[in-house]
Amino acid sequence: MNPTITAFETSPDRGQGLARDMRVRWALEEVGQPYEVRLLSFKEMKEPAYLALQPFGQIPTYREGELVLFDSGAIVFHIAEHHAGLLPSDTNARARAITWMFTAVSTMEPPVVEHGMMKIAESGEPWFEPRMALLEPRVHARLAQLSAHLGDADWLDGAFSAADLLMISVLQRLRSSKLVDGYPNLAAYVARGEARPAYQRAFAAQLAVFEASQAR
Ligand code: GTB
Repeated sequence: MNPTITAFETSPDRGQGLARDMRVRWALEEVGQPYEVRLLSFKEMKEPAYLALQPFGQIPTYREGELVLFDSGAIVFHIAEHHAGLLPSDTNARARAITWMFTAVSTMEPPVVEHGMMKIAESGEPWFEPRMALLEPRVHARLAQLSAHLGDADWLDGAFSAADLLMISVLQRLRSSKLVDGYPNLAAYVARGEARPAYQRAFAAQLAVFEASQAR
């Protein structure tokens, strides 16, 4: 039986591929694993039946038989562990790729998300400008460090892996602020990820969900 993931019935990003089901869809497409999608309203996400699967009432979840997982990084890791193509087979290279997966969600993602949430939720507030003056340099510091590591390599550590998939998903959250554009190697890195056929299929699938929601 194919795994089932959950996603927004109507994504607040209007199909830009920024919601976190996108990274799970991308991973499943990379490994050639077909999947089903259960779409949820915001109300359904906060009901007890769903909270039993995802204690924070968020998308995505991943169900495969008896196994239910939540948190997109863990789901991508599970997919990468159980299919060929997203983690190297060499033990040390695999450990390094897993390190970069954690780095994507624990070192890069928090300042990026904080910066993005500030712009979405607090742009009219009196503290917006001084707070952004703190947050933006933090994001730039991480981007500069990541850019220095990547150099002129195509991917973070050798071949494309789940680490690149997560890292690119995080960098995409900066699209509207254009902060990545100041780092040409990172901008090219994101474009390389987005050009992958698996990414394109995943993007089209989530966009189709949003478009269907607008046609109803
Ligand atoms: N750590 C969890 C994971 O990685 O799976 C975080 C999951 C999460 O934040 N899910 C969000 C959610 O369900 C959707 S993706 N939010 C509803 C809630 O908390 O009530 C985050 C997201 C939302 C919107 C945009 N956007 O509009 O651009 C981008 C990303």
